[in-house]
Amino acid sequence: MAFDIEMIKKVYAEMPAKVEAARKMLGRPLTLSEKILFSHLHSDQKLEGFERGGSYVDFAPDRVAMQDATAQMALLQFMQAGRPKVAVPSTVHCDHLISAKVEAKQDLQVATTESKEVYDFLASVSNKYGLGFWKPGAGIIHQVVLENYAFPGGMMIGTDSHTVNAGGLGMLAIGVGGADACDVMAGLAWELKWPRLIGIKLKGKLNGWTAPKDVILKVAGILTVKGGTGAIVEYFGEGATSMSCTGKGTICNMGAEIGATTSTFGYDASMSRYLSSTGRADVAALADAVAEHLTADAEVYANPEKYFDQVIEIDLDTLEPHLNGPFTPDLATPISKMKEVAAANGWPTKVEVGLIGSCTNSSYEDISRAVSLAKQVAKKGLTTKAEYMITPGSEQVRYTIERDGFLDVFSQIGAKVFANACGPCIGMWERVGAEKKEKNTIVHSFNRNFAKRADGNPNTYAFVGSPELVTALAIAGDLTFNPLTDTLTNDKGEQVKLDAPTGDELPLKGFAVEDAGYQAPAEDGSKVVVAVDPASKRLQLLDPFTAWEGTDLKSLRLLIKAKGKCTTDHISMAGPWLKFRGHLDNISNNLLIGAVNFFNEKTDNVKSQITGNYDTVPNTQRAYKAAGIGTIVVGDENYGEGSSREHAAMEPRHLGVRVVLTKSFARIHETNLKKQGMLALTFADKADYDKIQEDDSIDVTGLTSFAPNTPLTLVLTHQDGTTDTIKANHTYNQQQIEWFKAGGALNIIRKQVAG
Ligand code: MIC
Ligand code: SF4
Repeated sequence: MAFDIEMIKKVYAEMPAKVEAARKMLGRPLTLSEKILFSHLHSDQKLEGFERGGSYVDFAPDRVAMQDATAQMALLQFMQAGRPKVAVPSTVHCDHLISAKVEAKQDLQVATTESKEVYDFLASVSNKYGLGFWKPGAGIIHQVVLENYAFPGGMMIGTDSHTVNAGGLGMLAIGVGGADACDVMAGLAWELKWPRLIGIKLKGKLNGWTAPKDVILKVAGILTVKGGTGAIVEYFGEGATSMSCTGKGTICNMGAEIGATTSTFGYDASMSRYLSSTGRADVAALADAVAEHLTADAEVYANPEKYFDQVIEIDLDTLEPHLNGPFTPDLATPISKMKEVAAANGWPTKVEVGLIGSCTNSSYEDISRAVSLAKQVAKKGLTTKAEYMITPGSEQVRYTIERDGFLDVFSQIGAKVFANACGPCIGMWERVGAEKKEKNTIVHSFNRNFAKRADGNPNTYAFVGSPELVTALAIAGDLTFNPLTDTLTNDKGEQVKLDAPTGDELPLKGFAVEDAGYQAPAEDGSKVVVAVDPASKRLQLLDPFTAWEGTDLKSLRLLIKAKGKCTTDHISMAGPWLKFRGHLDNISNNLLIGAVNFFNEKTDNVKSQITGNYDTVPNTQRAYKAAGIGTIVVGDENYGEGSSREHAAMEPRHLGVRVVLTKSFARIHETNLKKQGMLALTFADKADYDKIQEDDSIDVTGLTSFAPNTPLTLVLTHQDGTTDTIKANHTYNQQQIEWFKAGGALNIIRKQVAG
């Protein structure tokens, strides 16, 4: 039986009336996204015709998921909320802290020793407050959620940007910072700006070498890393219904890479098959009974232009396999063009390593299609030129593919199988020789490829492709190999072609697993003690941030003017720093160390206005903090793109940065800054970015009358005594202004509990 079936029954019982009320109020047919949004309004939220991209609306999500690297901070905050139990079903997944070095068993053992303190903390908090706990080795959060918890028409939030993966099963699943998760677990409403809606019509059917991954690689090329900001992407059409449920998951997963709030698909037979094969025929039966509410009204898909803000059509019959990269997931190149494009850009074309798996692409279907290629190596007398590595998404998938002989086939081509964890996707790949920083190329089926993300080497050119294409390129050892047209030379000197991949959507013998790695919480957790050692280097209880002083901010110094791409990986790097995710002071030593200083083009090297010397960003900021001097960080477009990690907002807050002023923000990061009591501002005139100078002293005025939709004023005093006055916009609503005044949202919850 499925987890939390009573909750799902309740959602479905209430859905028809809620959908009908919304349809009547708007007087028009509804998209699927609207049906799910309207049926999850918080009980205190009035039903009205919300403005897309304008209205802030309160929701009541059905569940919460957290992974170990973000759960620590989320739960440290939740512990301060003073509630005995979580208000909605919630889970913790141990997946980010496991390195990929030797192979699964050994690497897992190392992690459970090294991170014992953190795992024990997460297990005991889960036990005490009623959260489901998935042990290290159980799998990657999004795969485990898809296999166990996601359900069509549901709404969930998760402290990881790829929570959106559950859209593959027809949910609205949204990535948030830990403070948002904390609110929902504490029984409060969750606020989101009513999204814009993008409709993507999939015409035709996938065939041959083309995979679901290529749909999202293509979409990323069209919309870029910013194009989905503030929007829900809803896929429909014959190409959608003919695709597997896990394929849909891949597409939704990488929707994070276009900045979309989330992506989703209407309920169909593929979802019902997936639910049944993962032991949830009961959920499938419940969904069947309300199926009409789990997809858009027919008029919507017949005339999408009338109901979506933007419509994109992709023809799957002619879609080509793509490779996106290097260094950004939206640089899309169809495989037939790679020879030209790589030569023009000077990209290294020898493929050193192919990696498949991760939360994005490790379904049974993905693996079976990759296996169909691996099998051809021996049959056609080929040798695999690159190294090849697999990170299964869950123990259930790993166990099943081992049972079905797939791992044996992979081992014949020299593959290494890593633990069911994030590993190489998040800089936890202890790759031999990476420290030499040599220029080299890898291909993987993950979702992100920002600099240093896989192995810490800034000169690793990472390209993202489907597991099928990654496997073919690993066999060929060549980035420009087009398996649709090119041949390989075999051991007899003959020219051979690889046959197009084939595979099974779901295991014919069903899924199997011996120990899935789940631990249920205590019925009564009140006696469970959660211990945090004050001397710990990995965990630190949180002190409340101080409230706003009630005046304008005067004489802030410029900490850094970041140039170009500044993702959360640049602001709070992962990899080796993941171990400090539960210790705010220690992790603050990575603050902005990856950001490029506009004035000298260097990373982690900024001028201190106290000494006039250059030093690392954390050292410089700690000196300002010690001297009681507030600072400001200036950024470019889409600042904070990528991850949901709230450390990227808490670290600057902890070290005394007061304002982050950018050309634009990524959604989750902007909310995270607001939640932690920071000022997140954007240039009213983007050209004003050029006015910020290295030695500026900056005043922020207008705070005593801080109000929604009213810009603030910044006065820049340059070193030569001249000044510039510029306007800064913000998106704070009244509630968020209260967070700023209180010094962070948590201070308000704390007061409510105490009062
Ligand atoms: C990622 O893919 O970047 C991560 C690591 O999963 C993050 C979460 C984190 O920083 O812990 C995400 O995507 O939100
Ligand atoms: Fe883990 Fe990578 Fe997925 Fe993030 S994107 S959850 S790091 S596998």
